[in-house]
Amino acid sequence: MKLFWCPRTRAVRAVWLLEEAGVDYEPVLINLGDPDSRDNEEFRKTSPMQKVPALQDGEARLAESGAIALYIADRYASGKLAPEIDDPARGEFLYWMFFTPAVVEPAMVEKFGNHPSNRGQHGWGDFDTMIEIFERGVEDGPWLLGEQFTAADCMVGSSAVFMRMFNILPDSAVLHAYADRCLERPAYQKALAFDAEHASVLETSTD
Ligand SMILES: N[C@@H](CCC(=O)N[C@@H](CS)C(=O)NCC(=O)O)C(=O)O
Repeated sequence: MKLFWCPRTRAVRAVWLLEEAGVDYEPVLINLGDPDSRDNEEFRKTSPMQKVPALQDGEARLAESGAIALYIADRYASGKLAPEIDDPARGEFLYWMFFTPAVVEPAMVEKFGNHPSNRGQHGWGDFDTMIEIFERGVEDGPWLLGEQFTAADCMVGSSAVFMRMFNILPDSAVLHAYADRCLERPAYQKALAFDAEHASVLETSTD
């Protein structure tokens, strides 16, 4: 299995997930700042938008961190990082799996760009509602599905950590405690250490 990744990007959530699943993989560095590095045929075939992360597993190729998270959890950690297909908890799990790409990330763009919110018209609602729902989702904790840590926590937890890094995570004790719980996980620590170890490659970028 090959993971196309670049330090300091969303690819860290795929690394975290793979570490949680305990799956062996070969990391293939795509330095996004280096056109030669991006011009990797396998990467171009695997990621139609030329974005990281992207995953090649035998004949299966996919990009999008959410798709990768779901693929790994179902294929290699079913019942552990994902409720099994006939488990009623699957509904809630899928909701939170999609919450990051469909709601959190567009709402972050709204916040960063100071775009006018329009809860009824925008598919993601608005930033403040996203935060309210996120808080409600983790207030009982420790994880989104209660006692069971799942791939949805890798998606949503990494979003909380990114929002904190970019200073847009509101002063919410619930959300900060959740982000801290995620960061305490050995697999996340391993992913962050791996990321930091390779971050210097970005300094040699050509643009
Ligand atoms: N929705 C995608 C977003 C991926 C994404 O935007 N990745 C950025 C790095 S964080 C990227 O590859 N940017 C390079 C580019 O667009 O040229 C996902 O969740 O995987």
